[in-house]
Amino acid sequence: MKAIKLLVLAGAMMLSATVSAEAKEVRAATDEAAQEAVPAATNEATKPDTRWFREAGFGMFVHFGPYAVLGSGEWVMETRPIARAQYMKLQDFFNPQAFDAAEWVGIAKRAGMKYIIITSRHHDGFSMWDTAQSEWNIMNTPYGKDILRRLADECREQGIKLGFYYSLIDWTRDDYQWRTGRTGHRAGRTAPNDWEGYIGFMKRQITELLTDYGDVAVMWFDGHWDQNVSGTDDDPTSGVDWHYDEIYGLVHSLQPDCLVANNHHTSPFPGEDYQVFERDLPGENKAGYSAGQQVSQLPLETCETINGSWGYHITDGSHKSVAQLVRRLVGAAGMGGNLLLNVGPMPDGRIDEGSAARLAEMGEWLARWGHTVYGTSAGFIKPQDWGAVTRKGDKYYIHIFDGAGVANGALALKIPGFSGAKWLNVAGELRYAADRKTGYVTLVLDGAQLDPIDSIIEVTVK
Ligand code: FHN
Repeated sequence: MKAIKLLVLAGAMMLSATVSAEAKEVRAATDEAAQEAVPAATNEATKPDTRWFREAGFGMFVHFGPYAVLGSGEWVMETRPIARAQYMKLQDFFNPQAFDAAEWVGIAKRAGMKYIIITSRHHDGFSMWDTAQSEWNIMNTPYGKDILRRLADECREQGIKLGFYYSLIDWTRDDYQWRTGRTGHRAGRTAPNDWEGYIGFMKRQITELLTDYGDVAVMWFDGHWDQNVSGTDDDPTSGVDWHYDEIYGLVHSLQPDCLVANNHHTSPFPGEDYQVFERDLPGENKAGYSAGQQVSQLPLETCETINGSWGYHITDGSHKSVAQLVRRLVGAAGMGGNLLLNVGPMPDGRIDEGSAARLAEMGEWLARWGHTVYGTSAGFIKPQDWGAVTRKGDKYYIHIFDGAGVANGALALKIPGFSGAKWLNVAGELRYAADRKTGYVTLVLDGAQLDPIDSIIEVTVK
């Protein structure tokens, strides 16, 4: 069939929000400042520069800590369960001698990732840096070196941004209010809690992270849901005062361009700079963590595991295929968001071959088709079972993941401003018909040799 090329009326387009370039206030950073209440922070007041994040598209999440030694994921202390006194013996065994910051950063860069977020401290409370606030830290392991410092230096060297995951929960400290928490009851703790003391401890640690490691692109908090009053994940009300105004204010005062994210599984709180979705695309609720989330105007990020685990799991070989991973990335971009894809390094500090190989293939795909993902915004339709749509300038990119799922091999879409379309990575001419009256364009997939990962149609709009 010969292509029929017709003009349809241009529709109104939603433009992505422009980023404010307002000046930011910089305050002195000291441990003392961390102790005091800092002015309440809202993203309105601080307006960190989110342009890099909106353009990044793809980042590496790293869950690494002493739990890797046990090879059962980062929740092993809670799920097995292992009492604190026994679990903390891991400090004598954790020795990731094969950790090579250049290798990790190289894997991320070759994958096309633009930032890395690593667990500085997960729920077991172990600090992966040379902190003065706790003896339960990497310097007291046989390894005895500051992994965050090595990673920060290497990220600077190779020109990739670095952020820190920071757990709000602590399964090993007495001062954390575990009695009202949903987790951490089997750690063997009996001493009284000291909530204000715990908040002070967190502020001092956050101050270290934001003063000693150069530019920190993101502080990524997690664990709010441990204190939800209703005992469900999607409850924004907390039984404790997390002092977020002070904590977020502290972050923004120490590093005004550091983005604050909090994986609390509900809609954003004031002071947060982007919105996180766990294992769901923005707007989805398949994984069970997003029921309480409205998609906000903030930049968006979906975090996802490469297999089924965050921390290293020795029997988890359920790595997603490259096609699934690329589609997850494109699906996130189709909602205007980034994909933060996790790796859980092995106890010796290396990233497993299964993950590294998939990331390398993603990088090869992105080297060819990355312009349809990086720096794009959401398309004219949300991700569908058949694929997703991204937009950049006067182009829409229609990504067809599953041509077989399209009824009768023809996809009818209302495309605002349509003026022409072509295949990017499928041989032959794209057949389509545009209906001027209805604004629908029918794209004919039947008969095309579709790409096994993602068949991309480039649409030009007026
Ligand atoms: O409990 C954590 C989990 O271990 C992991 O860090 C994920 C990553 O998003 N967040 C929490 C679960 O919501």
